[in-house]
Amino acid sequence: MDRFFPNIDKIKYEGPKSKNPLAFKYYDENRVINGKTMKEHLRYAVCYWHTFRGLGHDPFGPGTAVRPWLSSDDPMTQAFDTMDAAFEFFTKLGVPFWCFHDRDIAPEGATVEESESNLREVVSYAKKKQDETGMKLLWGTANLFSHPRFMNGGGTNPDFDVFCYAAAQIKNALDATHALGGENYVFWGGREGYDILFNTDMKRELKHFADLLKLAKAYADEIGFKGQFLIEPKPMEPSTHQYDFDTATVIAFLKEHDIDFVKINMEPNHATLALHTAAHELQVAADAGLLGSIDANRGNFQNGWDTDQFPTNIYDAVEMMLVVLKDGGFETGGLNFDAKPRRASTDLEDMFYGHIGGMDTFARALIIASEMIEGGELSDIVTKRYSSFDDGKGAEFEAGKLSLTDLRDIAASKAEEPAQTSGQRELIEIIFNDYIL
Ligand code: XUL
Ligand code: CO
Repeated sequence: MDRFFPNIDKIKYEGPKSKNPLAFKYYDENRVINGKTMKEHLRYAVCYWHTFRGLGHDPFGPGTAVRPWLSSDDPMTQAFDTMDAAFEFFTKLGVPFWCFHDRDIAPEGATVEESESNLREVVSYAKKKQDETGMKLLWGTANLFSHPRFMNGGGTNPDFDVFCYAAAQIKNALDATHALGGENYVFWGGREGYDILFNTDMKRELKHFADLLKLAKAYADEIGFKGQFLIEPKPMEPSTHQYDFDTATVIAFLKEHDIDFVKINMEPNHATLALHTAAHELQVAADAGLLGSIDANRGNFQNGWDTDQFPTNIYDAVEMMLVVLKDGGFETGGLNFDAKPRRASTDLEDMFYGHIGGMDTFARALIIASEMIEGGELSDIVTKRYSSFDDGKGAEFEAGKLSLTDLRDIAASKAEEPAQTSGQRELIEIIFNDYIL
């Protein structure tokens, strides 16, 4: 397993004092935190698309990176070489999971049948590699946004024939995910949205998408796929009005269409494009019992687009891990690095630096967040803040025992304005900083 990264050995944990950039300073996979190892808590995954198929193209120019596994002119040879490179990378990095789109791992053929047989061939190769290495699949998905036929969407396309092509890809991607023991299946609505309302029947498109999800679930049950379905919200890019704008929008869609089998895959850069924080999006999902998984990355406030940078901001990661830990941790989900090296970061080592930096950031965040929960200062502030609802009339209201008139009478009975209660943001920020390692 030294074919593509001969200069890189297995990345080891060397502790916070190490100066070796090809070592972990905080991610010690066997270290136990609150009864679970770091590996079990964080469930890291590498994504196939950016890491092995992305070459750094942006809206202003083509890719810059030259990758040895893409040197063949034959697309199937490329697919097998890429799979070899991927498993060498996964094992050297020491992540337990990976994620893919159907078209990342196998080329589209001239017909539906040819695409299916390409995918089946590559999947059986991937299965062999998984068995050899012990790697597991966090999730699979179908790419319903790159091919020109999906220019008006996949599951929300106004043309029934294109809709059927989308369905075919979902069916095959579900088969592939099932064959590889995937723990989840993701729907990211790349082009599910609209450009201009005057040519769009939004209600009909959304009904089609809901029905497609239900058919996908029926098919998953039919083949015995037990993985969790996830929707990944994103407010913009590439379509102007994305239907899965943010977590709250997705939850409303799921409720409207009586769909109870889908959870949320939250991506920080999508959250910030929707003008939320990642922690906010996670909390909305957690409060609805729908926190599924995370596509770990970060955006860039200056750019204002989906830059998919590696997550290195400790504060943001701590906020996220606080929500995840309080929610009981990941079940089927994990932290998938949906992130890519910058266009000018063209060395093979840069792929490792990006992932090592992201893994250490979340490992550090896990340690800090669990210490914060243990310390209890922040949760004490919240408990105290709502204590007027804990007993007396406040508790009666929460128990549904008071009418609007009763509430009015309580207000009218007060001789003075309610005493001011500080929100204590500045104090909270000091407490938060005190825990940062
Ligand atoms: C795009 C994005 C996708 C999904 C999977 O912004 O995040 O790569 O994660 O389709
Ligand atoms: Co993503």
